[in-house]
Amino acid sequence: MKVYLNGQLVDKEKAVVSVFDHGLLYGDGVFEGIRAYNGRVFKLPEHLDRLFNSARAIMLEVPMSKKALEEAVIATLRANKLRDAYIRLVVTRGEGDLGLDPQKCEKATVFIITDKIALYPQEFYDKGLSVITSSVKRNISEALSPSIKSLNYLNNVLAKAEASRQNAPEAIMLNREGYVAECTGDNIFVVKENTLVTPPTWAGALEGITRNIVMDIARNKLKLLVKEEVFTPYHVYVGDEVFLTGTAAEVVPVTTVDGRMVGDGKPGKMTLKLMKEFRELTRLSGVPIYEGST
Ligand code: PXG
Repeated sequence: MKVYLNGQLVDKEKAVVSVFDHGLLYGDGVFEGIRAYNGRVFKLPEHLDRLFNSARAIMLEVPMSKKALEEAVIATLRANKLRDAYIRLVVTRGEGDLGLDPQKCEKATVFIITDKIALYPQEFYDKGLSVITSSVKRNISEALSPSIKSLNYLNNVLAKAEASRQNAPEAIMLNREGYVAECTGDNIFVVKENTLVTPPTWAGALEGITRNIVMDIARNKLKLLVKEEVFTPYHVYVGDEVFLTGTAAEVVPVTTVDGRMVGDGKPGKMTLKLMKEFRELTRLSGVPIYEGST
């Protein structure tokens, strides 16, 4: 396996960063999780835009243009002969000394891992997942904006671990006020009477690429009402349907929340429609990896 590291494609074993890299020492950096389907990179420009926004917010200079990064992603996928893949793009503050000051780091580290995707089991899509509400809160904006996709994922990691201990694959994270923000690596939607509701980004949700696509499909194709509004766990319990969205999960139904059955306990009608429409889009669009990809 080849990994892109600072301008070169190197063997996996040689893809190493310094122990003085501030990405490791302080979680000082940003990342994206992207997917390729059927020989195309899905929503690559959107992911690069978000990466650059995250970098700007933490005053991190990405040492490459968007165009060069796009080419690097494609080159890495080609080197590994992948058509369907998980792509992890990371930009860290780079090597510095043992002090927090980012100015001591001369150049950002850029690496791109492309690998086969570890999919959620099919059962999750057929029967829906169980989620719990975590006791770990989402970051507060005044400390670290949840809109920044930074390398500081420890609160999400702790929430995920709490879910795992309860045999749930995902956890709902609340914001400081007790409103639902999102899950550890997915956005959340509740369907109630032909209306889709999802928390606004200011309430602690990442502006998920999948979230944006699903809102667009719901509004423009399925002619549903879509609202960005805050709600509490109660509103999740009494929703007709609940589903999660994310690059890894795509659109996945939730059928149990904190031990309570959602709706009739089966994936809902709207959720199934959105899953279908989303899958269709992943099949048809994206930046081609190989020449001749149609
Ligand atoms: N919220 C959080 C906190 C996330 O990290 C999403 C929502 C969904 O956003 P997208 O743009 O993917 O629809 C994410 C995305 C991984 C991994 O390997 C994590 C994400 C995406 C892909 C892989 O942990 N997080």
